[in-house]
Amino acid sequence: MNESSGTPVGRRVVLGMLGLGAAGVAVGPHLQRVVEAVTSRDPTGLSDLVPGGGGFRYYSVVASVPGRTAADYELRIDGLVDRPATLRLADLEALPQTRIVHDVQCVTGWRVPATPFEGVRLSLLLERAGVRDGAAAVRFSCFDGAYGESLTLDQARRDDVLVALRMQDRPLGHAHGGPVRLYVAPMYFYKSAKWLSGITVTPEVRPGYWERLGYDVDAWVGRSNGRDDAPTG
Ligand SMILES: Nc1nc2c(c(=O)[nH]1)N[C@H]1C(S)=C(S)[C@@H](COP(=O)(O)O)O[C@H]1N2
Ligand SMILES: [Mo]
Repeated sequence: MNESSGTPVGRRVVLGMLGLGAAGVAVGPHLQRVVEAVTSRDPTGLSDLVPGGGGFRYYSVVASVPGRTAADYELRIDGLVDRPATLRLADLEALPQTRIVHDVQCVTGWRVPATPFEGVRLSLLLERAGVRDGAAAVRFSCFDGAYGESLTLDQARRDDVLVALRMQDRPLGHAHGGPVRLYVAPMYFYKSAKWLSGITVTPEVRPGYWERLGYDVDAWVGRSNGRDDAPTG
């Protein structure tokens, strides 16, 4: 699916899609794909109201995001490392893949149970890059040009933190942050940066996009942001 081109969807079109969204859920995958194509670049925020595929909502803080494919995708790993690297999609695919099945929980309340994510453990990429003394955190950047996230080095080295290439047992589509997104299983979904383009090892945590607007930097599900959601499993 390629929603990279075209103008942002106007408010009226999105409102029209709200009805179609309900139909899409009832009618099945074809209409659902149409809804995905529109809501993934909705600049109005109204598509938050449309249930996405399998209970997901689609979020972007910018009006449109360029598409990247295996031909032009690159992930840059730099900062306080001995071996900075630029990885192509094929490089990531060639590394050992880990599959995690875990609930997804957004801080706005919606949850999608038992969602499979698959990709390369972030800990493996950090190990290959060689983290230097003085490093304490990891900063993530995105090719949407706006979003960013961060983890402490201890959090980043957890087994349940992936540089994900697949979600729901399919390659990550553009709407969900493909071809590569971060997946931080035990934390609210805003930590899982979509359209991942950079991993920078840093001396201190640099708060991410939503964190500068008030969200907690340590975003454990059920233990942050003043919420008491049941832990995800
Ligand atoms: N680049 C980028 N990543 C992002 C976001 C975003 O707006 N831009 N939103 C975050 C939030 S708040 C959530 S809930 C999830 C939504 O992921 P989805 O669109 O695949 O459902 O992505 C997270 N990662
Ligand atoms: Mo979210």
